[in-house]
Amino acid sequence: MSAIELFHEWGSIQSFKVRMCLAELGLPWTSQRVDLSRFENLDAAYLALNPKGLVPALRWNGNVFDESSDINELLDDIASGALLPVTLEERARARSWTRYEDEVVHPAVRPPTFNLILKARVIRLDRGDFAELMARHPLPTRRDAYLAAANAPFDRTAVLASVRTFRTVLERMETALTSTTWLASDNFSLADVAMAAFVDRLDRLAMEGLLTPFPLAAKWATRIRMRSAFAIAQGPDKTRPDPLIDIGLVAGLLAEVLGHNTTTEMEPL
Ligand SMILES: N[C@@H](CCC(=O)N[C@@H](CS)C(=O)NCC(=O)O)C(=O)O
Repeated sequence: MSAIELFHEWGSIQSFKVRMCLAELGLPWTSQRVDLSRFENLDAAYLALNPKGLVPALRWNGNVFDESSDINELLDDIASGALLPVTLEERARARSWTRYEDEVVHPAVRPPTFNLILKARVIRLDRGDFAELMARHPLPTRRDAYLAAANAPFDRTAVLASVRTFRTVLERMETALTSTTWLASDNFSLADVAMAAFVDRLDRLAMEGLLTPFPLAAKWATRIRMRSAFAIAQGPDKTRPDPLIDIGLVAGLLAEVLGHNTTTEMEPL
């Protein structure tokens, strides 16, 4: 089999999905780290490989693939289909979860990740240098969003909107888990791989307390965290939450969304 090369960043949620998939399938791969804190995704050499300037990207058999969910399906095909359910309905359900992660979860993850973790790094950079770097970003919407966010104060409204979306996501998971053991069927699938990355992000953001009102999703998350592939996907730094996170600030946000009045009630976080 041709070698699998993954261009990824350890702290990227979409890269996590692919690393977890590789680990679940037991496929050997070579790591090519793209250091997002140094904006290596905007280096000419990386843009030549992936013109979108995003991670992950996977090189296999001389081809480059640049969408995490497509990559995971390709990996599953390479490994002869261990992670997509057998029935057509369940396969469609698994794909609807991976699309949901791409279209709802991932966009919602960006404001809290930026405001609570990355902003602290970006404000240390010279404004001019940052603007120059962003001018190289091939995606105008991303470039404009980063520039606006970097120059703005902490965006509580955007972060709260994300936390509310996370709660909706967990409600959806809770409903699915009333009828099947795993998200798409009674077997672990690409749906669980995709949403495992969401669990890791909640842990990193000190938001795992959002799981408390959802007992089935909370048990599912515990099972997910116990899988060896989950630890492998986390990579070398397993510190959760991220050391840059302001735990008190996050507890206040969760209290607001969960309807608590004070942060003292958030002890189980
Ligand atoms: N739809 C793409 C999204 C990839 C993506 O947005 N990756 C983020 C990291 S999770 C990234 O490269 N961010 C760098 C940037 O926006 O400049 C996928 O799922 O592969």
